Amino acid sequence: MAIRFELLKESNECMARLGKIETPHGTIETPIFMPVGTRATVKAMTPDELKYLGAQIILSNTYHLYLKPGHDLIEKAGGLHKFMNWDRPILTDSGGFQVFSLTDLRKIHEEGVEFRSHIDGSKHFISPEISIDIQNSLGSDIMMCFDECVAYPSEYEYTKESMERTTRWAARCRDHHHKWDTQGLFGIVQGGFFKDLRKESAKSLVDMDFSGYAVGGLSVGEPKDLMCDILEYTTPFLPKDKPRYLMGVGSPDFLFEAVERGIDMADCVLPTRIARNGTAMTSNGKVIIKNAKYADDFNPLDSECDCYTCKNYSRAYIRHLFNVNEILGLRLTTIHNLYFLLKLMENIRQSIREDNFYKYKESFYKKYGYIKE
Ligand code: PRF
Ligand code: ZN
Repeated sequence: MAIRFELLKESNECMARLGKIETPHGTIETPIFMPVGTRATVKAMTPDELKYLGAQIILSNTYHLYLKPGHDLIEKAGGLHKFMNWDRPILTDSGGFQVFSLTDLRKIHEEGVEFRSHIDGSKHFISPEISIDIQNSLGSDIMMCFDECVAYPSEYEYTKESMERTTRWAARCRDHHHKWDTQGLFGIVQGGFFKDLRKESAKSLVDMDFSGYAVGGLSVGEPKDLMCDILEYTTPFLPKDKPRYLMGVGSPDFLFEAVERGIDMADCVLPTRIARNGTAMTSNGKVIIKNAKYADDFNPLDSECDCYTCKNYSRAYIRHLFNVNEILGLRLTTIHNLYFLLKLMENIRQSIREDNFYKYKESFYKKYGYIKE
């Protein structure tokens, strides 16, 4: 098996866990945040910079790479790792989520999904088998099943029908996958915001014995409490000896809430996306660098951070770079945001190790401004 998960510790305080995932490209310590490199690049970062920041695994996207430059080309280059010069683990999302975001451009059938490219309108078809073939050509360490993520809110009947189809698709993905020795495959729990559907989805997928399990269909615009409630209900149906991945979550509070409920992995474009429009996450909350009050602020983005950006540059300088559209500005904030979030996960792992997760969570929330002092 390509993927081996070892559960190192369960928290005495909550459902949080400490573990490690061994992959063909190295070991990942969990809980972990995965920076997103949709188009075979984590925007504006070199792989060496990502390593300096502490990235242990990155995520890339089947849908985007299939359209451009094409998975055949990436296979010809020797696989995605070689193509992009990243020798640590890679997880690829199946394309399901991206295709389903094209609401006006797609048609769902039992066999798969017909859609038009968001780039040039050309017609395409992706089925569970095709998604696996593409991910096999890319050579990611962890592949995801082809699923449907329903919108929030959605009717019970449609959510049920969709979840059942996602389960049938998962079985087809598993049957079609033929590279289990080098690539793991995760099932994705769906079922929207209906507990009976979440339970049924989780149970059916667990019976199929995947390398790990993701919780999909959350963080799609619902209130935070509802996400936490569904997540807390769902994770206990997942096996303890396999990794659990919450898809599309990357704000500090959501990461704490996820880990508290037994999640080991998460990904999101948030830290890199907000960095590029000039927002930094700091230990005292968000800093919107274009704000006039930073014009002559010669302090670092975050005075408690020891990243390359904070050790060398001031808010005033970074603000200037953004104001004149210099690309170094977005590179410096990206470096800081990724460092900040990866460091946060390291601190969370340490707090689980020392059984003071709640204490760390509370002190972080107070300083960040999530709760009042
Ligand atoms: N399914 C897949 N990718 C995803 C999601 C999902 O439900 C989400 C939901 N937050 C993000 N990315 N395949
Ligand atoms: Zn910093």
